[in-house]
Amino acid sequence: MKTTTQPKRILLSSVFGPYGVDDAYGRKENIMELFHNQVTKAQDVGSFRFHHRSFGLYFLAANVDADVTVLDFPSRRRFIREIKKGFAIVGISFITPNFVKAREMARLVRLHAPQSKIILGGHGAAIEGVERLIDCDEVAKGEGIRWLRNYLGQDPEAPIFHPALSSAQYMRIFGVPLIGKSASLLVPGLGCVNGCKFCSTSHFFGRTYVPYLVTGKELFQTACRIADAMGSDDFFVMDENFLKDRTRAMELLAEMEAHKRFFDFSIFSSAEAVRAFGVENLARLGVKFLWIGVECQSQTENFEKNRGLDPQPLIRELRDHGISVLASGILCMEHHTPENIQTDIDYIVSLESDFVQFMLLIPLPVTELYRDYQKRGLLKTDLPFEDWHGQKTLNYNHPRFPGDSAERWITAAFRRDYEENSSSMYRLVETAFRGSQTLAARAAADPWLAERARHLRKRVLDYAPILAAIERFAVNGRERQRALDMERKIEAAFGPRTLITRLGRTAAVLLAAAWKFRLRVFGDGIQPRTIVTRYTAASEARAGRKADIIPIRPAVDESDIPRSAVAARISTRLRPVLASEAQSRYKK
Ligand code: B12
Ligand code: SF4
Repeated sequence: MKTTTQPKRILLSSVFGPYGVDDAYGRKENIMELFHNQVTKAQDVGSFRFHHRSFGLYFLAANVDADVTVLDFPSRRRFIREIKKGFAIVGISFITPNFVKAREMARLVRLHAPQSKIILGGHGAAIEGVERLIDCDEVAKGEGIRWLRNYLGQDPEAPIFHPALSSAQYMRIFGVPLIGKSASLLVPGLGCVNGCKFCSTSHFFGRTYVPYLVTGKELFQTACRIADAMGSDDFFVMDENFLKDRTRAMELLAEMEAHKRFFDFSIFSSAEAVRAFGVENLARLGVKFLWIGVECQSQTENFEKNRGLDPQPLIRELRDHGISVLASGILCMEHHTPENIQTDIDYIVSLESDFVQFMLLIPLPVTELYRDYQKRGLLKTDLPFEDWHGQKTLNYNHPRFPGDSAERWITAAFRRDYEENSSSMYRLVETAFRGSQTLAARAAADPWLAERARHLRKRVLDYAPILAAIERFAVNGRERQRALDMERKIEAAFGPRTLITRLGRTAAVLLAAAWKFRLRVFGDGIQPRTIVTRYTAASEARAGRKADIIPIRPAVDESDIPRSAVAARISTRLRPVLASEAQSRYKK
């Protein structure tokens, strides 16, 4: 990689829209929405409709010394307009299914801004030979902040600044806009050391964990700063396996307790890490949503992270503590056949989590699975990258799932979960209610849990009006009955409906009906709005943030963790618990 003089202006762009449509650049299944793409997609009017920004771009922009424009969700035309402004560097962030869009964007840069250097980054950079397949100058593989600083001739180990960003935009459920502040984004680090053979994120970062926030104290301070700036104590934690570093999470809890500062967190974690952390600790920490990769029922075909663990009682216990669970499962794994796959689908559905993700097994570049299937000649080398999104077609030849049969299974699996377990919105209300009852019963002995119980009670009352829309648009009689029963329970526990609740119920039904009409007449596509953010190298915001800057740490594996330094910061209350943890840190 060559080092250049510092450029004046950089453009960092996500790939262009429209997204989730069949056109020359993409597929209708490749939707730019987490829930509607791969979780609640079968839940009709009740599907969660959220947009998330391309977070990596903002992290890059906030951490290099240059004038940076971030162009998120541009149209092709908007992208052309921007590149014509003449940037020294145009950085394109993309993932494998968006390969063709990235290639087209690079072509446009060469055509309209031939003086600009083109840098490719993001998970698409892992595609074999991408530097030959796309006309570009550089490819940034793995962690990008350090890479870009290096490229610009700046100090790669300089402190890193965590920008304050909201985690989601345009949030609607049953057509009801979620008003108020959305959760803010918190990125404690990238990657995961577990290295499950199919996992893109783990392998992209070399099966190491790249921490941005190393200690619980750093996490706490960053969370406080962002919460104050954004006016919300709610966080979406973008870390593949947040609880893997139990010491850090316990330290965070200790800081929160010491400062009496309550946050709510939505996190991803593997089951073994959840078990090790403990469900009550999760409730204390304020975890309200947890994503667990269950993958499949079979112990022999599963991954190390799930060995010897029964997710059913764990998920029940989590929901009893007010923690909503998303359980994800992989379909069309090698051991699956049309005869046994339904057993795995039924198993995932039987876990009764709040959300279920089904994803087809897709060996993605850089993973162990990809290399293995490549060696065995199983990859469909002629399948365009646009189809490598995991919701329709397998990108490898599975002898028992030829043609479009995989799509039929995944569609039926989503439907089954919806019919058996009702809408995820119903399940969210149920979890919050169950948690409020469990924690209230322990509140007398523990003021911290009493506060958590109050949070859950508020959540139940905030959600309650939507039960009217659930009744009205229920998938079947069972869901209707569940919603009615839940209303009775809420009234019995928290008192009769207020006038506000009654008005809220009417509004929810009207909004859901309008949304249903919109879906029927205009289809369910929603495009995120283009967002342009300009960062100026010499801006006051940058100068003023120095005090908050946290030093970036080099990529680590377990042997590099400065355990003693971390332990020194641990609150005395938690020290005895954590002492036994120090040895297992970062180990799966
Ligand atoms: C948020 C997210 C989304 C959002 C996208 C929001 C958006 N505006 O793009 C939503 C939910 C919509 C989404 C959808 C999909 N996603 Co997604 N998503 C993620 C997720 C969970 C987090 C990404 C993130 O923000 N990380 C935090 C930031 C800080 O890290 P980062 O993005 O990796 O960026 C760093 C580096 O990669 C690098 N970098 C990135 N871009 C650039 C650009 C330049 C110029 C440079 C120098 C460096 C650089 O620098 C950054 C800082 O180090 C990742 C998994 C993960 N944990 O990373 C999957 C992930 C990126 N998604 C993935 C996929 C496949 C999809 C979907 C196809 C659905 C699916 N099957 O999961 C759809 C596609 C939607 C579409 N039409 O494009 C895969 C990509 C696999 C691959 N090898 O390409 C991932 C890795 C998940 C996985 N393990 O399979 N996703
Ligand atoms: S535990 Fe999760 S994040 Fe970690 S490697 Fe396995 S699948 Fe990936």
